[in-house]
Amino acid sequence: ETPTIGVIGMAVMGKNLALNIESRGYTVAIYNRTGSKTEKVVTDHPEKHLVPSYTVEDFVNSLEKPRRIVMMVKAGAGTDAVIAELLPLLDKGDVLIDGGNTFFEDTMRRSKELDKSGINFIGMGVSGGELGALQGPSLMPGGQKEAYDLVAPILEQIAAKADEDGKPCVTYIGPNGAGHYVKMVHNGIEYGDMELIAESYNVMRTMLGMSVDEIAGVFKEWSEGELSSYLIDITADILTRKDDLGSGKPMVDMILDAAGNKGTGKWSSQSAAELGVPQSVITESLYARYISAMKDERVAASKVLPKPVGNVTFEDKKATIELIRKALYFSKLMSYAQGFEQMRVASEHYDWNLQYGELAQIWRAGCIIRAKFLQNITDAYTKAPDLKNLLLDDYFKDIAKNYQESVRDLVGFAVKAGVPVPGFAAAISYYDQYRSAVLPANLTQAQRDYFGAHTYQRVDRDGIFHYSWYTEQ
Ligand code: NBP
Repeated sequence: ETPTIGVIGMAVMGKNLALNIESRGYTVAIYNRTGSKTEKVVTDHPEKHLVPSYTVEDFVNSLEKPRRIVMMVKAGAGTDAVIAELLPLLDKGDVLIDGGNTFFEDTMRRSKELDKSGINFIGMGVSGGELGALQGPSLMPGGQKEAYDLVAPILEQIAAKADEDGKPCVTYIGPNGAGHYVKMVHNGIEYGDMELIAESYNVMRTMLGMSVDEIAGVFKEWSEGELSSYLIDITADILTRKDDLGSGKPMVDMILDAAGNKGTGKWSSQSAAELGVPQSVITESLYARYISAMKDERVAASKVLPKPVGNVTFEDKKATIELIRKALYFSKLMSYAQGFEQMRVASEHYDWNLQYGELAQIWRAGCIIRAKFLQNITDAYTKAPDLKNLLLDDYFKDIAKNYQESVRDLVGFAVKAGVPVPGFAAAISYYDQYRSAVLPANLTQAQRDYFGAHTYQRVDRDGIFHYSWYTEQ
């Protein structure tokens, strides 16, 4: 049979995506730069409808036209190399999909270049890790709408389906880099969620003196309520695991406290900074990873820098756990409000016409940040598609009203006890800044005008002013 679609890149993601597509009844062409990997996929899965090729030419020629090709190769130079090889072999109207974790500006550049040859290009964010790729990821494709329509039936079949209504976790995101941008913000939000969970764990551990087992129980309980999400689930699971090398200790205690990152969270913060959007919860989460990685420096500093003198004790453990739960939910909400604000500004800046409610909808299953809470975001944008900030929706306003005191208390206690809570602190600071009609930026403006003649506006009349700071009065 002639393959309907082809996948390039037979590392874990490409292989699993090819198997996922095949499982929906398609014949899939496969190719990898190193041929032995392609061969291994075929020998490991002899019963599958996979058509291997060992040259790019054979691969391209094996495909049904217009060709549909998914690239799952290492982002960056790898993607450029594959495109350069493919380009002379493709025809006008073919659809090339980049499913890698590509920086959105690269996708915009490639989209423009390929457009000159009439090749349709889709930059597609894929979330869910290797298991997601195999069983159903959340997909964020951006590119020409006509090109999306040519692959939509396949993408809808391979995507995860939401529990709530069975809808596939894929939708047309927007032109050129929109899909990869949304995936980038998804990853930033993922950083925020993870940091807030880690801080909650740390407060229970260090301030409440709870055991890892006990904390596992708390996360298990939380996973059944409004915090219900994949990341809370896996946290509960992680905390029940014991050392695989036999010490008998909790596994989490055997893992070095130095977090890595692959750059997508950083891109998210960089883009927010460039667009002038506050994205403090995600950015603090990124910094928390950086500071964690300075392990040797921290160990040295811990020996010389004084601890706080104060002491914080809690009488009611149960009430404090509930305080943490509320603080976590409130702070998560701030992080999403910032992430969606960033996407709104990006959408206007790059002219993408993002549909925010649909974005939350396709994150309900398959992806790492999947959560019950996302339905509330979809509902908010369904009610008000032009909503400026999620905080202004009634549901979120109510959460803010009922939970803000918890996060204030928690941050206060933690700061007093010297337990770092950068995510929680960023969340409540953002809330207080956003709801402030007046901020001290008047003084900032005066300073800028003082030393750099940067001018200012006045509160009582229109125009641009400069004060004679160097003239005695
Ligand atoms: P890797 O990111 O490890 O990339 C390995 C693949 O890229 C191999 O097939 C390799 O071919 C190919 N490749 C490289 Br490297 N340079 C190439 C070149 N110059 N020309 C042709 N092929 C080249 O694989 P992965 O972990 O499966 O991820 C694939 C993509 O999916 C990445 O962009 C990744 O960021 C993204 N992603 C990964 C996850 C995840 O959970 N791992 C989740 C979501 C998205 P070779 O075999 O010949 O070396």
